[in-house]
Amino acid sequence: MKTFYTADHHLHHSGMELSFGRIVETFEMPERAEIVLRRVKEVGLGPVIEPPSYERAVIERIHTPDYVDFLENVFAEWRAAGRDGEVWPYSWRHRSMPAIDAPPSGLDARLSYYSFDMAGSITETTWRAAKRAADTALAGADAVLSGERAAFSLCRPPGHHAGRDFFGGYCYLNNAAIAAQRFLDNGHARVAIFDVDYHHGNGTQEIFYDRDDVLLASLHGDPDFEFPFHLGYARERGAGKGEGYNLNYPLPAGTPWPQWQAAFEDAHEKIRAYEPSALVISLGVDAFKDDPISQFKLESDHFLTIGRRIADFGLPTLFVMEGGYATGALGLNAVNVLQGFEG
Ligand code: SP5
Ligand code: ZN
Repeated sequence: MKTFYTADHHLHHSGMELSFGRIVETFEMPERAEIVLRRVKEVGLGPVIEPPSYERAVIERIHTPDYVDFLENVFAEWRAAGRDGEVWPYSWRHRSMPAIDAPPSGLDARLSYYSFDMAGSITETTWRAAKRAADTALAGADAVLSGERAAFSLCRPPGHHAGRDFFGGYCYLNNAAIAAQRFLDNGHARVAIFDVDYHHGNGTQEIFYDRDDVLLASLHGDPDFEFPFHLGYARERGAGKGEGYNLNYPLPAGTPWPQWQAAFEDAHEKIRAYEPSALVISLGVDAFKDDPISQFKLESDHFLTIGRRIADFGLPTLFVMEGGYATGALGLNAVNVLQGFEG
């Protein structure tokens, strides 16, 4: 299988994050992509290809132009305001405050409007890295569109927490959603996104919630206890013509393989019943037992089984890298899915 990768991911590195009241080095660090790439090469998965640069219009099939402008320009604005360091939002609209439907003009108010947390900052080159991650997803989609059975888009920063016009959860552009749209825009009528990252893909859900041309199935830590907290409940099943095309499998802290696998198999069956013609896997491997920010109990071998069962769909498949923070086993776990798929 071809891997799409660019060293441009180094252009994004939020130095720090707040974790349980402490400022620590961010878990979403550049080394993550290097670790996965090293394993791809070690097992000889296939060629590693630098993605081309795509037009912004392809990204705007998913994200609003005002949000894309914001991502591209906010760092310069931050500096022009005389501020040092990286761009960080710090306050959000509480449920007691009225919602607004247009971006405010003040810099901090706008930062709040376009985000939902402070998991990651915007540095001088974050936009370029996020754009290149989207390019990486698009190049993988195009490889599959031109006949490859599968491809691996080794995206960084990740994407599934980013919505139409917001960032959060280390994500800026929704790489998997952009790739799914690429399939739809090039002859596919129905695409399924199977999100196996430990966290709920709230951005992907927001993007496709009222649509029936994309089925989203997501297995994740129950939002009652786990980030992103406010979305990912089983009762969220889609809206309007999208009703029934959003499937959430919230699972408790400590979920071991048999319980995770049962949810996975239920989602597997529902994805098959949808009869998609292409599949996008939001490939986070943070359900791993030693993940430093997660609470499931999957072991490295289980990722082989996951890959094997994904192959059983018999569909053109794009794997898009999302989370996974156990640096010691990250390469093994991610590439196990791909090797399991290849059989
Ligand atoms: C793509 C993805 O996996 N995003 C995850 C974002 C999680 N952000 C919140 C992390 C909070 C970590 N604090 C707990 C640290 C435990 N030592
Ligand atoms: Zn995650």
